[in-house]
Amino acid sequence: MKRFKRTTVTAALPYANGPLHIGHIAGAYLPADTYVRYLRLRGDDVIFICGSDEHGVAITLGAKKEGVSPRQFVDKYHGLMRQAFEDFGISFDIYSRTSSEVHYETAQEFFRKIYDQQIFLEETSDQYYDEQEQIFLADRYIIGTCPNCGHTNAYGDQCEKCGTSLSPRQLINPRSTVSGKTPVLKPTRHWYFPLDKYEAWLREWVIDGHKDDWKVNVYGQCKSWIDQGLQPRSITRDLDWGVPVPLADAKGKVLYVWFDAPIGYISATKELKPEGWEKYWKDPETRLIHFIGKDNIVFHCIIFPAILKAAGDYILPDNVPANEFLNLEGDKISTSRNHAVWLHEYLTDFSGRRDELRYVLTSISPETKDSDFTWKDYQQKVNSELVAILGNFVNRVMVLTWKYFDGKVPSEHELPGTTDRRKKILEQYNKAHDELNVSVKEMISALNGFRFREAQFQLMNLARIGNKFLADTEPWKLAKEDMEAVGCILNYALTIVGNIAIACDPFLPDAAASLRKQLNSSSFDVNWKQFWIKEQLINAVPQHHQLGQPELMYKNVEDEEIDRQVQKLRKTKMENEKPASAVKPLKPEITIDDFGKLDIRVGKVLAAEKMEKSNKLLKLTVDTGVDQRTVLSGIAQHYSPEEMVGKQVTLIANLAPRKMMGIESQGMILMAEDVDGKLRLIQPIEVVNPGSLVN
Ligand code: B3M
Ligand code: ZN
Repeated sequence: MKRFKRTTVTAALPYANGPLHIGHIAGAYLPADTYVRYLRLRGDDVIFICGSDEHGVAITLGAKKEGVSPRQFVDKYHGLMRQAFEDFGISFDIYSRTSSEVHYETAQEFFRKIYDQQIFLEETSDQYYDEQEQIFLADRYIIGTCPNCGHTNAYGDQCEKCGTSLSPRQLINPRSTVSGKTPVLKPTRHWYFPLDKYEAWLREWVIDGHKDDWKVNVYGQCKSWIDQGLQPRSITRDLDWGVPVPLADAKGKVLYVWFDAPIGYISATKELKPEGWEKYWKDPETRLIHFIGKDNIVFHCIIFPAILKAAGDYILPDNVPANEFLNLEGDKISTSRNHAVWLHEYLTDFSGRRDELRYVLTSISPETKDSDFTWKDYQQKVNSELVAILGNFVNRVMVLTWKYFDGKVPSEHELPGTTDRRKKILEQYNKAHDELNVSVKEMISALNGFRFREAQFQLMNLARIGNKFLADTEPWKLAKEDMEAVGCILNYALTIVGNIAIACDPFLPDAAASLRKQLNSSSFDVNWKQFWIKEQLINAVPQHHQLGQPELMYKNVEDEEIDRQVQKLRKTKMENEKPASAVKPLKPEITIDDFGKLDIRVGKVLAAEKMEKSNKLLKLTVDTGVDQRTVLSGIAQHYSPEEMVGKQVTLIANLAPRKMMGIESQGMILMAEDVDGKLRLIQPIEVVNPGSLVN
């Protein structure tokens, strides 16, 4: 295997368009963080790069929906995501953003570098255009029927039902996502990256070069993509949000988000190391690893490498350990349906207990196929593994050492096998020692191979073996007869605890911190790094060292805690499934004559005040064109008196007067009652004269 000098680790840049959920975390960020923590412990030169992806349709459409500018929109979500990552302990060396100045420069420089070599194709072609909104409709600005599976809401770049990647012109019955209108065709000029010209090179580099070291799911997707034949891809868009195309005659054109986003890894590195960034991207002795979810495979394994190759003198990814998807309670995680466990909500609901979520997500990590998160399973894993195996082992060893040796690590002398009992202990010690060393080796080999589930299982094995060693040797029974043996047993048990403290650092940083405190490790001088280098148990805790106080690392997750989460999901599910039945059924038929009896007209509110002793009624003075009169209306919870003054209202003017709370109401204001009970005024779209009849 090639020896590398340093490692550049990236995790997919999440779109700054909403909060993070456990699917994001399990997909890319947790495995990346575990890996980076491991490399750091080994003493490697490693940088961990991430940031917000702030361009593209995900942003512009999201901003439109929230009624704010793209800038305001990304500022809000970039801040939220950054905070959630930090609170969860994802240890990026930098969390940058693609709207930064460095990124604009870097992305434009990339474009120019390739442009100057005349690699891009420049072409004017007809594209769909929304005449009402005056925008070209690319990517998710356009929907229509999928030519592959018939799904009626396929996007211009992809059908989410069947996964086929599409271009807008392939859609049947195209419609604008913004206006809903049928678009027209209009010519527009764009730049294309000739991916087809890189096909031979990609075959050699991916298909021949990475058959054995890339994950099967990753390699398979790449191969089938290349086998389908590669085509030039447009790398520019007509939009007013994004990195401007750096050419004099390209007004209104920006770089396509998937062209600029991966370059964001490089910009972020520049920001992190303005002087020394180049060696992390250009030195062949640097290993580049991209952590992503499966929907980003093609971009990271085919398109971005081809762009790096075209730009020249950049290294290419050595590995792209992409994960499959995580589901939630048997159902796809969905932001729009709010079927998700949001990271920031988890951290609040579980008072920042990050280790628990890390542990569970790693143990069900969708490394080779989609997997499912359930709250029951969460509870089960925390209670029967973190509490019952890891927490329990550490606690037993700590408590016993305090009980028999006042918290001082007993001497580590050889135990002469003079009695049968002692011979047995020696045997048990030898057995445990061998098993522990096997687990340590396997854990490290799994970490090297991006098999984090397996690696964490081996970590827990250390505690499992430790528990068994205690159960077999039963030091508490020996205390009366052979204190020397008790000392030997506990000395070794503490060695196991020390090695666990080292080994859990990449997976469970809070446990690692607690263990360092309990072992009082800051006051001794053992080189724990040796564990990672030698790949075997080390003498982690010196004899006669004074330990810290035992502390409880984990406690059982109670049913109520889990029920609350399950209820939360159930509630959103019910809200989503709330049938249109809240719409009231049709009333019996009437004749035109019935309708003709109603005097409906538009009036204007001259004055409005709250009715005393009523929280529902407003007392309005209305100009009806024929008179000014008092009308009581039950809208106090929907409109304030101030809001009402000057408003046009529609009223039934010939309704028999009715007395309410001592005041006569002369008419009825018409309101639309929404399914959720909210009342909204009925008004003509334009201003009309008071007294105008509605018929
Ligand atoms: N923002 C897509 C995503 O969040 C995209 C990743 C960019 S990585 C350079 O799935
Ligand atoms: Zn489809």
